[in-house]
Amino acid sequence: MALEKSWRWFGFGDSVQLSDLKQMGIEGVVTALHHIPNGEVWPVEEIRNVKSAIEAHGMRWTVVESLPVSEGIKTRNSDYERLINNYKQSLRNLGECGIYTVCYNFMPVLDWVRTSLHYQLPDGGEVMYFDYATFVAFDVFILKRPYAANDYPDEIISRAKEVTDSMTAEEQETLARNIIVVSQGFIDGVADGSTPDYKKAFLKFLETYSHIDRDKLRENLSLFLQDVIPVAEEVGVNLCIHPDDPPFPVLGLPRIVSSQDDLEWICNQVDSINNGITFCTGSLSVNRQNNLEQIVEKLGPRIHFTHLRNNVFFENRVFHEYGHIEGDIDMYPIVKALLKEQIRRKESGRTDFRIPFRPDHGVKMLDDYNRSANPGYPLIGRLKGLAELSGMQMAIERELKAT
Ligand code: DNO
Repeated sequence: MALEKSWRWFGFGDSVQLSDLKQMGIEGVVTALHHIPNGEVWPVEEIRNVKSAIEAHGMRWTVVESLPVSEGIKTRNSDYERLINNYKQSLRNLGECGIYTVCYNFMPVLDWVRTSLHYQLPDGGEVMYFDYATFVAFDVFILKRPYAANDYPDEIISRAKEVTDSMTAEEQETLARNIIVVSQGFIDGVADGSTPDYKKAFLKFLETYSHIDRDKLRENLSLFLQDVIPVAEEVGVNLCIHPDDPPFPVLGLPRIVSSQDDLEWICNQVDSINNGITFCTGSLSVNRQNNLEQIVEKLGPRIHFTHLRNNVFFENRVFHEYGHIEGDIDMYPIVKALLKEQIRRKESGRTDFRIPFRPDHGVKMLDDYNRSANPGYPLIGRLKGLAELSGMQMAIERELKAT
């Protein structure tokens, strides 16, 4: 059986309707209660409301992406008790409503980072780009994070200086806004972009991590898991952590979900099937040491959700996104490994053997230019990816049956 065809839907305000998704062959909807402020409990009523709208269209709410982990949980500040109790209550409420897969991440301050949200491909399509020197330009010369220059080799700093000098003041502002506000806004970003001094406020926020290094953040993640996994077990919810995107430290902040070792370490903190991972090819592949097929083989039973997306890689830490089965990641062995994992699960008697996948991000193309969408989430580009990945699965399944 193919992976469960899923789609990220941003709720009732999304320009793609639930009826459209049904027509596209979607089985599982991936969504969140985006209107509930970070750190508050997700009420049963509100969950039911979204769930029944999805079910009325003949689909199911298959994954919550994401139940955000508040910064106060990541830093274990004085509000920890309240925040963790709210998190647990949300998990209980989701379990009570029959929603059993919950994605989250543990990236400090910023979720994903790109330096261009509108990179033009030669054929007129548009994708998102990450250029390391441009990111360093933002960090050192535009944001002016204190002592940021100490974090980078001289060679990168001088390239970053050239990048900064080549930009107009307006371009610098757009870069800062994209990183701090635009790409975070639809997923509970910490910065309020409406104030002119949002960069200053952001810098202040970074300071809340001044005493938190890699070991400390790991400890905090471990404690978080020890707190929430027993509740997840009790209510039958599978939690699945999303990897860092991109998978290396940014802005002097530690990132601890970047490699196979990190994922194994996380799975070992609480040895429970409910303590799982979101397997995101786009994020993990940027760490060129990661062997994605091997990750599926090693951690398969803990993969509760998968994001399939491709990249084109240039020199170290420079990449752009691309069509789902094109690009530098060979999707065939990865998809095959996921399908084999499903077979293994089924044979071992697991009822949740189907892994939901969604075509993650996509090339903006054709009618996408006339439709509003969150950065990275064009309809047509993702639909193309869904179709390609579905065809690939059909062929692999035939192949697996024949052997
Ligand atoms: C961006 C997404 C991330 C992801 C979260 C999961 O497009 O991949 O925002 O949803 O990191 O918690």
